[in-house]
Amino acid sequence: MQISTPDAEAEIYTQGAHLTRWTPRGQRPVIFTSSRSLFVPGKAIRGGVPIIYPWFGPREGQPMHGFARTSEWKVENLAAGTAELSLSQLRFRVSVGLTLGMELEVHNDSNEPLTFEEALHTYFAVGDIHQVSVTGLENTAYIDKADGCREKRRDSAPVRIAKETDEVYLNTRAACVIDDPAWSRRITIEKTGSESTVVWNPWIEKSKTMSDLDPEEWRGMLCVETANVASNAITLAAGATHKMTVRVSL
Ligand code: TA6
Repeated sequence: MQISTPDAEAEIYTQGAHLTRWTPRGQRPVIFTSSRSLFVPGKAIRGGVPIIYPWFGPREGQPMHGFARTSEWKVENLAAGTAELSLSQLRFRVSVGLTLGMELEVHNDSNEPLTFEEALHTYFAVGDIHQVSVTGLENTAYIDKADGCREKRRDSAPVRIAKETDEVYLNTRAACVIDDPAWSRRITIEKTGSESTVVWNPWIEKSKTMSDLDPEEWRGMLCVETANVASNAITLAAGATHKMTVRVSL
């Protein structure tokens, strides 16, 4: 589905309620989607904003990152610049304009507590990953999945990418800013209802193992993911609802 407004245009697939494009008028695309992404049922689109639910990462005998991103969602509402899609007890709402608003709502319609992980696993387009820095995560604890899942704490310097980077920041509500000198722009990522932020770039070697990513595309993408994962997983009381929102702006 295309969403077009005077201020921006976007594209969403019903598979996974997967937003694959958001481009404010007169700007370069802000969301990255791989030129080699497969658009086939059951295979997650590479790039865009995969919806990760109800678990983050691998799970024995189950699809990586849960089932939400490879499920067919139902379009509940399409209006000027907005879309709402549903999957069982999930709702995903998008508002498209000079900023991009996304909201993932989980309703526990059972009579038992529900524990889950979630992420809006957003791929951002950048001009040159070597020049990029990310602020907002200074002095924050993280799990370094590219270094044996060691628990570390970032110092006061911004995040810079110079190798495979797979960092799960915990207990942080901070907004992040991607500074992209090559394209002379900053992407601000504000969030509510999220205690985790994940920063990922596959770099050279891992990219070669990904058939749905061009071997050179790692240079032009960076994931900054809005999440509740690991020790920040959510336990929702029976009948309760949880909302996680993201607001992306230039
Ligand atoms: O969020 C980072 C991560 O968990 C990485 O470890 C990498 O696996 C990435 O997600 C992409 O996962 P995918 O299943 O989409 O290939």
